Amino acid sequence: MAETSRAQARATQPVTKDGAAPAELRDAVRWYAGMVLARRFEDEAERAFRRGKIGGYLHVYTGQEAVAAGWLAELRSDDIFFTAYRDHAHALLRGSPPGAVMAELFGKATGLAKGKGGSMHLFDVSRGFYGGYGIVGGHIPLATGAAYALRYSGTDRVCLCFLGDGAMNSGAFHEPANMAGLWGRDGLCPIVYIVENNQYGMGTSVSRASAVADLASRFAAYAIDHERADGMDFLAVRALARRAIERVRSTGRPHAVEMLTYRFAGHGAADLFQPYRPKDEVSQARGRDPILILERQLRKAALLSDADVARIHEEAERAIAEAVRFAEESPEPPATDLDADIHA
Ligand SMILES: Cc1ncc(C[n+]2csc(CCOP(=O)(O)OP(=O)(O)O)c2C)c(N)n1
Ligand SMILES: [Mg+2]
Repeated sequence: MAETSRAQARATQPVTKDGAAPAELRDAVRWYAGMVLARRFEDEAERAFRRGKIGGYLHVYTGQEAVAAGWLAELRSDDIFFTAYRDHAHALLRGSPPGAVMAELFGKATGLAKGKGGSMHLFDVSRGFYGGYGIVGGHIPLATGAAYALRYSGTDRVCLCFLGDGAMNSGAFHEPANMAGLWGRDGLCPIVYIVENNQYGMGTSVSRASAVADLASRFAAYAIDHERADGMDFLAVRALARRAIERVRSTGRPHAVEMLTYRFAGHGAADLFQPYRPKDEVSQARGRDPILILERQLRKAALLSDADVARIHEEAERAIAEAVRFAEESPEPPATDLDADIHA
């Protein structure tokens, strides 16, 4: 613990050779630990799925951790965010307890959504996390309306909307994007659309699904400022996120970012053989593992030692083992709760 606080104290100083600003390094060790925890969570969730502990379906976030971590590191505690079904890491990185997240996957009453949502429908409103959606693109209109509501009610809070490359091909993307462009003229739509371009929508590559390769450029059609950037480098993502969030907060205008990332695992738990992509493409992408990139940067900045790395991995191991135990031992939701929380 003392070592962590020393590392965090050092993290306030601008020390990297490649000139990363101090703000990106501030508590970066904590975000590194968060990414390790999220990765470990996904490994264990896959194991639990194979053990028959998780019903429904399961999509892991392995490989994309720097995107959620970089953006959530800059999100104010009273801001809100939405994402799709690949949502475990988003919840964990926002601070939802690993036990409650795992229990939700197990369908238990102690789960983040009382065991009624499962893997794809995590929800933690107390932390500004408005879900977790299984219908591709279905959350984009909700996030856009929520952003409007935040500004309409006179606050300076902002909304992040994480979405997949595949979701951009749905009508549910284009209609709210147009509304956001319009509302943005009056400074009434403080949202950042964060396209997590992991190169695939299920087994279909972006090049086979999108008429244009530059997904960010599509936002031009709706007068939304846009950019594309590397989504594997936490410090770079965080720097970009800070600028974008500040701008959206001060102007009330929407902004869009295409984050170039990669899905290391198959689409979901049933996608075992992945015949649609060559094996060496995956191993090449794993060469830019976001956790290892950040680890190298932190070591270079003397913010992380071998002992720190070992301790962080051990802590993650313990936290996940505890989360599984909690999920296993938790009760099922009672049948009498079937109608609770349902709004007609
Ligand atoms: C409306 C709708 N159509 C189709 C599906 C089936 N489906 C589930 S995931 C997926 C691909 C989405 O890809 P992307 O948005 O890139 O997200 P990623 O899985 O890469 O995170 C599809 C077509 C769905 N869930 N909802
Ligand atoms: Mg995708």
